[in-house]
Amino acid sequence: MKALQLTAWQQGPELVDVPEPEPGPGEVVIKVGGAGACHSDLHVMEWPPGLLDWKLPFTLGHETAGWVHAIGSGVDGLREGDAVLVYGPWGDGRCRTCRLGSENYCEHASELGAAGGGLGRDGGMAEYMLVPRARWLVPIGDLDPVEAAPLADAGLTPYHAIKRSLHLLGPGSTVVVIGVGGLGHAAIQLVKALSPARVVAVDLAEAKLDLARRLGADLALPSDDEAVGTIRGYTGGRGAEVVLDLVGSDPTLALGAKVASVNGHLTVVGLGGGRLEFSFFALPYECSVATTYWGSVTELMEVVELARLGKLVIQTHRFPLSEATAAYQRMREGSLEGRAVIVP
Ligand code: FEH
Ligand code: ZN
Repeated sequence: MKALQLTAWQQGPELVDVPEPEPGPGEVVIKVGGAGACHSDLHVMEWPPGLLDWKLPFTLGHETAGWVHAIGSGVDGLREGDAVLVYGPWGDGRCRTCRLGSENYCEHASELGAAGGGLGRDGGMAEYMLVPRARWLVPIGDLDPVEAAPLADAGLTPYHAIKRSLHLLGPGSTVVVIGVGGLGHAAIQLVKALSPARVVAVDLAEAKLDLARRLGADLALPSDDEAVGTIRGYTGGRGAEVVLDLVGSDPTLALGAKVASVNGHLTVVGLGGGRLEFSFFALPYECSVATTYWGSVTELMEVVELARLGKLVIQTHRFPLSEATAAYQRMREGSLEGRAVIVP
């Protein structure tokens, strides 16, 4: 079968021929319906050799959904043809955080040699994907796997970031969403589905601001010199209780620090590599800054429920496997609205 693999660090991926996987004990092979192309793949491709102990090559694609194709011995509760979504961050399954369902924060992550399928192990940009543990599969019922695939990261990651701050989001509160890409366009819908907070979306591209308005943002602003003043005015001078920075560059972190409120949360999800200078007066009093990474498997089940209710709809653009590199190029240029899904 064909697979889009990362074969060398700091190079683009290659479409190669690999054998079809067969499930061993405890494993499941899925027929891939779709695999989302994520901005973090672009960062992974740019990382220098030796930064991570992941072995090359591996198949890209850490947002994958499809149908159960073959089931290894010892796996129960699944039937061939079941539609499933693959939970992305693969932990050891034994430590305390993994047993709480938060394999994204596995206590032994640094010893595992990979972060998940498409992140050091073979992912979903191929006709079939081997899932080494059945616990990483979440049933999606009658959702279309192509539409559902991005829920695994573009849905789950902002969902977790919002849920950890939900106690701040009462009536009259505001969430600033910086970056209306794959995660950002989901974040707008998720804030609206989970809370009465108002959403201010910020992006450089007018087309993405239009998308933000269509998805329910109360205000959509270009990321320019006026953004801070406008957001401060919109919030009566108070600032936003929650800022979700889905970019993570120097300017977006600086913007986030200027528009967050006293007691607020500035949550950095984007891998933009920016720095935020810290001093006593850098942030409003008692404003916390945190990074987040994916979410738990039970949160992914909740995200699937929201999608089944029609409260979270990922805007998808389908690309065949042979055009996956074009999809990444469009993402690099910033000319994609929503999520590219590779359909093998
Ligand atoms: C993937 C790999 C490394 C860092 C972050 C990610 C994200 O896509 C998870 O949200
Ligand atoms: Zn991702």
